[in-house]
Amino acid sequence: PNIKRFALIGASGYIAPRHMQAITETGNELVAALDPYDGIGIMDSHFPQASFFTEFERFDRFVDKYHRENEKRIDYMAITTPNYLHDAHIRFALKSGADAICEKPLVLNPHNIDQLKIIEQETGKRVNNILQLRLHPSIIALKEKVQKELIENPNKVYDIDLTYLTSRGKWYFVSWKGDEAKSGGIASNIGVHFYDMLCWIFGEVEENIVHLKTPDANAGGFKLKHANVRWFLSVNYDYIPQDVRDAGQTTFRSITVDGDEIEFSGGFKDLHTRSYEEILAGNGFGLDEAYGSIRTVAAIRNQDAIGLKGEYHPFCK
Ligand code: NAD
Ligand code: HP7
Repeated sequence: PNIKRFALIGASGYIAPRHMQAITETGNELVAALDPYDGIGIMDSHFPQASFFTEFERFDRFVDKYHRENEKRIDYMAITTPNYLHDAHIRFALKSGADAICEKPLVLNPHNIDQLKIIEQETGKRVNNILQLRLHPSIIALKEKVQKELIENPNKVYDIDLTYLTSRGKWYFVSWKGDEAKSGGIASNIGVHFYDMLCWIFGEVEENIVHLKTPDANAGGFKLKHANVRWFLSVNYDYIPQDVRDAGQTTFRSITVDGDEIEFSGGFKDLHTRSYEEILAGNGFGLDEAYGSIRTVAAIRNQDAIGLKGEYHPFCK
């Protein structure tokens, strides 16, 4: 069988096991992993034989040697490092002769994508971005419904409220995720999923206004080609609706389209494996597909909130 060989950069973190699982479930092999933090015992559940490095230089040496000594090569490098390091790690993957599979947000600024494009061309290797909401069954069903309706009524503009609440403890703001220079802020680190999803379904962003911007809550309004959107995003548990709390949930993801609500808090467990299946079949989301949401999050980061004026999301206080 045509087993693909993987390396994983950022292997000791929260999301890395989902990548290990995806490599296992797609029948492939992890040959090497890198993380400066050596709390990596999880490897025994997946790939006890994989080489593990805490120093980049030794990892680099391994990758280079592997390539020269074996008939085989490392086909893919998966990247699950802090957001601001993605572009450097993607460059390393491509220059090492591997395709990259990188977590979201692919990079922090659109101009980083332009540079990666050049390296894709120079190396002939490809960048794949994990955008798993595009593989979520409820979101796919919504896209299909909207596509059908737009065929009948090509000028239709939907009214949308998007609420995205993922509660995080105090640790979040002590870690790199709370540092805007490293994560891009909560719109870049978490909001990126739904900005990508909204543009994918409802078209290009034509207007992008921010009503509220604090470290733990952001809200704004979009005019998309086919939708007027009021969005609200927070990592603060205080915003979780009472009925959701009563159900013991700490996350709440919901989109209301012309009054009809779709709740998509669940259904995320298998989406990394689904993402890998598509990437391995040559259907990954590349640099061009990342562009819209990266431009959007960079614009949100770089503008001031206007306050509670105009059409703002009802959760704004
Ligand atoms: P994390 O902090 O738990 O893990 C990051 C890991 O990278 C850590 O183990 C850290 O030691 C390691 N690291 C730091 N600098 C490194 C370097 N120079 N070289 C190699 N490793 C390095 O964070 P996380 O939650 O696992 O997030 C990792 C990435 O995955 C981020 O880009 C994040 O946005 C993304 N993510 C995506 C999803 C999703 O739903 N798709 C979920 C969580 C995280
Ligand atoms: N959790 C942790 O224990 N540690 C973490 O680092 C993260 C979560 P969900 P995911 O916070 O950086 C989302 O809210 O879907 C706990 C974003 N993805 O469902 O896994 C948490 O307390 C992702 O892009 O989190 O990740 C819950 O108990 C973003 O990088 C549980 O894990 C990430 O938050 C599940 O928590 C982040 C999506 O929204 C699809």
